[in-house]
Amino acid sequence: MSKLTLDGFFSYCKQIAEHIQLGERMASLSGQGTPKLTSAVGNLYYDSIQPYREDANAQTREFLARVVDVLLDYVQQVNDRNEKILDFKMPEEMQKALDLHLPEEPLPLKQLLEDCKITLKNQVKTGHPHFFNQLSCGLDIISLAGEWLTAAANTNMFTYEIAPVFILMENVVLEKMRSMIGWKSGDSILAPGGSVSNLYAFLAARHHKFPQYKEKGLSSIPGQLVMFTSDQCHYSVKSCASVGGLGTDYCVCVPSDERGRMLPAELERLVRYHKDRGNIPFFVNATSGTTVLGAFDPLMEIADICQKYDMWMHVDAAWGGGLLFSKKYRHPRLTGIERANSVTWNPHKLMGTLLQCSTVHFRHEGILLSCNAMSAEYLFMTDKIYDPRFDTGDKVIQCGRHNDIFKLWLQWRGKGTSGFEQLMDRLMELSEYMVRRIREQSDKFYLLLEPEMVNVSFWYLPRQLRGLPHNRDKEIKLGKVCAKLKGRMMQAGTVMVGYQPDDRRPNFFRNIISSAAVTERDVDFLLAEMDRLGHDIVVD
Ligand code: ABU
Repeated sequence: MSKLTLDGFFSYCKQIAEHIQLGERMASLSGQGTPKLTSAVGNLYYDSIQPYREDANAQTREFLARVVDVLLDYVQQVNDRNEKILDFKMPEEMQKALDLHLPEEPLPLKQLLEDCKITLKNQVKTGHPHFFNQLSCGLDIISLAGEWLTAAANTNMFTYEIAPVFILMENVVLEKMRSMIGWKSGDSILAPGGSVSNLYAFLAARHHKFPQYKEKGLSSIPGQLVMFTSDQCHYSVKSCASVGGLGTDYCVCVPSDERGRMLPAELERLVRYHKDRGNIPFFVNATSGTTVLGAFDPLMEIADICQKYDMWMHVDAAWGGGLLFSKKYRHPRLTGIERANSVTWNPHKLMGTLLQCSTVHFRHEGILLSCNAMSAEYLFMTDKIYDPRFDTGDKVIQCGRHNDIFKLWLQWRGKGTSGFEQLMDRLMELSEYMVRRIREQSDKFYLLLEPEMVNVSFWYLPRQLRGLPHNRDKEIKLGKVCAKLKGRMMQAGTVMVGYQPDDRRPNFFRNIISSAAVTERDVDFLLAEMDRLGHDIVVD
């Protein structure tokens, strides 16, 4: 056989192999919509792809491409109203359905792809238009793209030297957010969630008043510190008192009005009470958008009291901060936020940035470094070739910081500031639509209060309870209906809404519209589906 003929033979074999692989791939993509790896790659193990093998570009790409197919299928299902939100299983049943064990020996790539598919299959689709369960709902595609790339970049946000672009992005975004609060300068950081953001505010407030605390500790403070927050605040505020050494007894709950807004007169009375006893009131948390009712504390009046008694004013706008974008809804809700010393604002809530993305802002330039810096020499050397102020890691009590900025920056570029304003207005209008629809069906639904935000609080009335006078006894029964109906919703997998009691009422539903996917017909579907699933519920 001549050399030419051998080459021709090998080329023919290669073509056949490629043809078979292409056929397998096409079949995998068309059949059942379940991406499959070719057998040549599916039977490989982790050490046959990068970074273990330099010459494994093709195998690596094929594996990742099929994972991306799984992702894309998931995104499609999330946006398909005919798909269920979840396929609910009890924990024991879920444990049986999944293979979660960690093997002694490696598993092939085809098994890992199956693991990816089954994981997403059993996940609750929080981006589905019928998911109204949490403050963070939705699946913003541009933010998702940012998150995928963030994972690939896999860097830590503590120094400019390893995250140059992302550090500069943080500066740009955080400066813009501060300007929206109403500040020309200041300090900010992204933190792992609103609770930790609130803790950063608490620590900065104590440091501001008692800078010696950092070195000398609690005994250097000349009295009992006291903090104040409304009885509707997020529980993380109370946890600051515990973590920060005050004790939760010294996180004083200020009564709120019937819509969940702090009563400023009560705040002042309680501040004076503690001052009269020699305690040191130093920190007030005002909430802009409470977790359950979506209430906004009156910031102007609270700011006046903070000024009068020389207390730090923090605004927990983790939930309501997004409304700063809206000319229509910003006032009066957030009027006075510019007078705060610090503000928590979570883009992963109302703005729809993917979890997690939480920011905390300070009116005081340099306070984070002053409060938290430990100047670790192995990381934050001062003789670097660039300005060490770009090493933001020393501003925080954590060391490593996840990159939460790229997805927000990319989303903001995609929407523009005007796009966020439109989103805020749309979410608020949809909530107003829901309130109208509830009122129109007052035989089946009972609105608890006129909402200030996208939290709509209501009871569902099954046939058994319709037409009866509304009293405490009926409310207790309506509370029992919530748990039963929520159970039915989860079993059906068609719709999800949260419920909880509060200090004034038994269980009630709290509906959240914070997903850009939701439309009027989804609100109508929600109410009709609750009635379909719940009309025959009977409670004692
Ligand atoms: N404060 C965290 C969010 C709670 C919720 O989604 O209901």
